[in-house]
Amino acid sequence: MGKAAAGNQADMKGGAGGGGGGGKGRSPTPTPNRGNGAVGGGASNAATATTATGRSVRSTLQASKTILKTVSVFLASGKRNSNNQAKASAAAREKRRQLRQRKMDELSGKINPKLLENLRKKTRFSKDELDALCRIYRKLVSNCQYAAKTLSSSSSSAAIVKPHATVEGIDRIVFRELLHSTFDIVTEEILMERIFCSWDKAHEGLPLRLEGWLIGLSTFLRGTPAERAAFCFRVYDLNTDGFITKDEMFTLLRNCLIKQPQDEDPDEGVKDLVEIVLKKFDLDKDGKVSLEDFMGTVAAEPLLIEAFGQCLPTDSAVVSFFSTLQV
Ligand SMILES: [Ca+2]
Ligand SMILES: [Ca+2]
Repeated sequence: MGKAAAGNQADMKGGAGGGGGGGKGRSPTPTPNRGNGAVGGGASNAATATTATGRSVRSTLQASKTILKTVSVFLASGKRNSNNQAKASAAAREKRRQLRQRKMDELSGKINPKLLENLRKKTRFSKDELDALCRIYRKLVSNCQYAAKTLSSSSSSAAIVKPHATVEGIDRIVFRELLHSTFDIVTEEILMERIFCSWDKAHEGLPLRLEGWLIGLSTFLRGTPAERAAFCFRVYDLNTDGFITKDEMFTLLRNCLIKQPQDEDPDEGVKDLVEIVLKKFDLDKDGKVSLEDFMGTVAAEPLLIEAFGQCLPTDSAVVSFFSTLQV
């Protein structure tokens, strides 16, 4: 019975397998299977998706927690930073206030007693002389302001002109005018520029501020021979590299000689002059003039101090300048 049943089943299987409807029989089978598979797959995918969603929700929560943590850490550090910033900005405000005060004092020509004492030590002027020189500074600065205003109202490029760039001190134009008219210095543009730049030994910056103006004037009018020589050296060292080279000498001496139209090489004479002057100044024979060379030479022969062009006031100009101070 069992066998027969088995046989029948086998027959039926065989029949089903061998029958023409085999294709039919097989065909519907895989389809639902595929369907099932698909559904099953879908379900499992869905399950995976759900799990993934759960995970992603969890991870999102995690991430938000982390973000919150980060934010609170950030806020805490921000608070610390803002405390620091508050301190820093208070210091900056105080510094700005001091600068403003200093600027106002400068512009009004007023010197506070501490600065006056400081300047008296740094310069060779008396208190009264310093007062008088501050008054001149104030006048020159107001000239600069006036010039700046005139320039900005008459010039079409007014927007480019920064008025405050010219009002904070003595600018080139006023300085040049002063050297010409007050100190009898008639010199080339290149030297004038170098005198302006070398004036302020402390390098406070340009335009010239009150302190730079006074210290520069002190060297200019009352400087020791060594101070004056060092000033001239700074002027002649055109590129401020610490040496006066042959090229710089050539530039400085170029216009000393009157050129003869019949000269084949008009620079020949200047080159010869450069060689002669170099021989005189170059004490250590390295082909250029250092500060030591210059100071040594000028100490031995004081008249050579302005060998490369006039950059100091004449004695009579100094005398008449002090007489106009009326102190
Ligand atoms: Ca140089
Ligand atoms: Ca040398």
